[in-house]
Amino acid sequence: MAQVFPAERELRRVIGAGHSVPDRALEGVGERELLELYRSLVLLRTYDERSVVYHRQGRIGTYAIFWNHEAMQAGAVHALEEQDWIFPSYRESAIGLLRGMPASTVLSWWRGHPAGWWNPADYNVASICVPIGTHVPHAAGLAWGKRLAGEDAVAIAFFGDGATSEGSFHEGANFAAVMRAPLILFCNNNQWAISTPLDAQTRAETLADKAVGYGMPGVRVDGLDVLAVYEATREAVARARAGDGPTFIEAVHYRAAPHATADDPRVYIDLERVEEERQRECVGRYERYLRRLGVLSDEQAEQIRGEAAETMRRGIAQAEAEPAADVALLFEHAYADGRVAFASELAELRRLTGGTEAVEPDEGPEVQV
Ligand SMILES: Cc1ncc(C[n+]2csc(CCOP(=O)(O)OP(=O)(O)O)c2C)c(N)n1
Ligand SMILES: [Mg+2]
Repeated sequence: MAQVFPAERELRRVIGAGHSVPDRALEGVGERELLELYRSLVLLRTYDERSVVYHRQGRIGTYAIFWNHEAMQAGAVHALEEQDWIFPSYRESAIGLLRGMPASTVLSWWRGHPAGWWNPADYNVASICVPIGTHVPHAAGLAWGKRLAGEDAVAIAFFGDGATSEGSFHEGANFAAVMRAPLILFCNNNQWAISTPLDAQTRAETLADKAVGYGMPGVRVDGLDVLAVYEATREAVARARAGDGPTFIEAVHYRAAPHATADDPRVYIDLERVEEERQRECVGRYERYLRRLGVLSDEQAEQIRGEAAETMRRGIAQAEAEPAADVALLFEHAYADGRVAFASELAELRRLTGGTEAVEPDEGPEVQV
């Protein structure tokens, strides 16, 4: 029997704001979990801020900044179990760190080095997806497969507001709903797709409303409230594990940093709104909440920040210590058919990149492209 799930449009919040909005208690989360969540937030924030510096120093390539997106990433991941799968977009590039992936791996990815590619099964974290929304059907398929295999695992796919206009988002969401796949569709609604604002992206009043059409619950949360994100994801995970299918979570905020290091948002963004959003930034907000509860001391905060800084120092040193990759790798896996040879192109590339090795011209069949 089909069921109608009207979207929950009111933004969920747990962390209060001044006197007008009080803090709300969150069931089943003790001091240890609260501090672990803080550790994850600080690690992600440190990763992001250091990466912008490394980019400016020419040590990593173009980098997709996720400053103030940390609460969505940490809150959602903490609601998962280890056997659950994460499908990140470029905006969640460092999410593997929360699963024990070394910082050097992610930094290598941004350096375009092969050491930046991992075996997804080592962390249950899929490759970073750069094409918008193409990982949504992958996540739906994996979730469905886990269900067919009788395994107790759910999948979560992270994507942006812009991705909800893509065909692959629709295909993945509809497929997951029809198959009751244990999937969480997590939309980071930062209200921009590079320079395209949300109101040019959709006529829907909220993105969560789209969930109604797929026959799944849609929930809206304050994307800067790590505990609201955690709570909404925990419910979606429970629903998925119970065999009730997918949930769409719309985490609402406003992008407070450039799209990426190659972007200058001053030419299109609302700078006043950015300033307001920066005042509500998610790590400081959570830190103040913990201090109100008396859970976080200055020494603990200092120690956690110090550990994160050290992780990054070690990470960049390890990434830079990787021997340069052989440019032949660019060609070796371009075609499944090994008969296709690229010797002359490779020789040209070696010449351009200063390689000395002489390469004989291609032997093998002519290839029609
Ligand atoms: C299929 C596809 N089309 C276009 C692009 C170029 N592109 C890169 S990021 C981006 C904006 C995506 O915005 P959104 O989905 O809101 O995610 P956000 O970057 O805000 O996290 C676009 C269009 C791409 N990577 N893939
Ligand atoms: Mg966006």
